Amino acid sequence: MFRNAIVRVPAENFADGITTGKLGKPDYQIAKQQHQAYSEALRFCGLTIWTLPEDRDYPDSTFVEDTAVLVKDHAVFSRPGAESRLGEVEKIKGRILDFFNQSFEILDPGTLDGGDICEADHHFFIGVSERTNETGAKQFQEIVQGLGYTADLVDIRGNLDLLHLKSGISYLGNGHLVLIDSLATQSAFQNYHKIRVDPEENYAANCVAINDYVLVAEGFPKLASRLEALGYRLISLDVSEFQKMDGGLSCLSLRF
Ligand code: CIR
Repeated sequence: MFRNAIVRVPAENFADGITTGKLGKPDYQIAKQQHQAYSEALRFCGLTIWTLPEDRDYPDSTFVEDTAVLVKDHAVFSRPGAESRLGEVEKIKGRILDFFNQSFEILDPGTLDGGDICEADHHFFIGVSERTNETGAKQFQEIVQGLGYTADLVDIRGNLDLLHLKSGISYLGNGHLVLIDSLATQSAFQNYHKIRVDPEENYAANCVAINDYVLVAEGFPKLASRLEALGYRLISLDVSEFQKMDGGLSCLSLRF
């Protein structure tokens, strides 16, 4: 059960963040509306929302998921792999420490983005990506193993179109894993019930299970009907402006 979420309002210079996308420049006013609708959806799922103000120093700071991973009553502060995002961690730390009094840190030369960490019950999949290096991934693995979890490293560096592991997989509970075709053969996922995503819907692989609902990106009907057929209750949200900046649904909040 999740009870809380931390979000950060997109900053006015949000469009100056990092992107590999070719979908054009995001519209700031629309991004703000979409962010508000996202917060309302989290509230509808039963969460209390803690909203941080916009931070112009960090155009990507609305993607709060990358700054920390929250595990039981511990916070693991990340060390973002993009230089321009490194300072985001200090800016959010105080708010997180209001809720978590025990914390760990990923240390130099390790790098790790929260978007590369996928929790599946008592197990963690840790993506090794362009942002999360092996040192950071192994540091995280040791931390969570020390807390009683198991953890596998999943190398996604060959999947050039994937920014983070969670751009390509989502765990919904009950052994159900949503995933894109190019990750389906990874041995780490062999014992899971796989819910496949058609290649033209790859963006939709980043969905978020929250309490009785699953948040999905709007406009991806095939995955939506597969999930509905399995009995999931969906809340579909338009996140087009965040997609333009390579972000998805999960990266817009820290849930705990
Ligand atoms: C970045 O490139 O870091 C941001 N523009 C997008 C981060 C998205 N985060 C995520 O998927 N966890």
